[in-house]
Amino acid sequence: MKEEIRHNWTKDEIRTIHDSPLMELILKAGTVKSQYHDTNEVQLCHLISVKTGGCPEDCKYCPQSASSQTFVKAEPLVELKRVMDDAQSALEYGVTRICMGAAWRSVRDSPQFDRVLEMVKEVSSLGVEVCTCLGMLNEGQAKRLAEAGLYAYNHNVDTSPEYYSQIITTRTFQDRLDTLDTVEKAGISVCCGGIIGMGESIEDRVSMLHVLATREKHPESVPINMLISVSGTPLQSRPPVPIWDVVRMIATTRIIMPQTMVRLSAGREGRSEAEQALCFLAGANSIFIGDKLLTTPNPDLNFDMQMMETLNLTARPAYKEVSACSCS
Ligand code: SAM
Ligand code: DTB
Ligand code: SF4
Repeated sequence: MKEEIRHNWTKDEIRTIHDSPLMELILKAGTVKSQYHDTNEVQLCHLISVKTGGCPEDCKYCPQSASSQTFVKAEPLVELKRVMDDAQSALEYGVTRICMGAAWRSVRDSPQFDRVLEMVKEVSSLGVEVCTCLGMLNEGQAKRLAEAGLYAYNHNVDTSPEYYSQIITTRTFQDRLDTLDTVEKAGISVCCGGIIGMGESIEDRVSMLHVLATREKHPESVPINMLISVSGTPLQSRPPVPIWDVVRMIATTRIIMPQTMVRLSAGREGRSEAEQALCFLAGANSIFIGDKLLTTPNPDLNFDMQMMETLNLTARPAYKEVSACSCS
């Protein structure tokens, strides 16, 4: 019998799942994954930074914040041709989702936004799912993105409501939720997750998942990022998060949101095939490929292609329906 889709999870229930014996947790999560997804399939996504650096927000993890002194310099919006060339070459590797990110606090009605709409339209015409990550936006802007063919919008809550102000002070947790509602209202699917390894407690991780899993509609996609400690950011000295924390987080996400795409996102570089295989067993079914994320390194393409082959993983097609729940 398929795992039920629930929206009434309590924090205690989520904590119990998260803390359960690791082998049981992985087995359960793998079982839930197999009920709703093809166990051997991984969606390959590719990131394109369309506007890099100089961001007015103070997100402590982010190398693109103007408050940090990192290697990232502010750049203008990239040209459409560069985006198309990048997207087209990613397609050759089996990429079926392209995510375009901008280091903006929020979208502004401007010639720059018009150009982003053009990018959405053109990249969508390649037959891939297009996601953007542009900061806060209003209803009119969300509608224009939807009309341009946008499939998903990435807007992470990043951490728990309780820990949020330790990480970002220039906007509130509620601002994030409001934007998610705006996106949803426009008929765009929600991609929303967070980062682990920023000094948050297990309670914070559970609390973040509780926010996502108790939404009226679960996010279509939940990226789980491992913090990349970038030199010059306030979190530069954070040690790498243990792989077992990642596995627990992914497995818990999979169990409480069975239909969601769980993305093993930032922080894969330096993680072995075996470590990543554990994440797939625990329910992850997507990765970002390409030598770069937005500004930081990602595993080499050859490494990822070899990993797909070794683990007998196949690339998930675009717009694939998640198998429906047979329960009420
Ligand atoms: N400005 C937009 C926003 O904040 O939504 C989009 C860009 S932002 C780079 C997208 C996401 O990348 C963040 O919400 C965060 O979860 C993730 N991210 C940024 N820097 C990271 C880092 N150093 N390690 C892990 N994830 C990171
Ligand atoms: C998400 O959750 N992770 C991606 C995507 N959404 C936009 C971004 C990761 C960025 C890592 C830091 C960087 O490369 O600048
Ligand atoms: Fe700006 Fe987004 Fe980075 Fe925050 S995460 S500093 S909003 S680019």
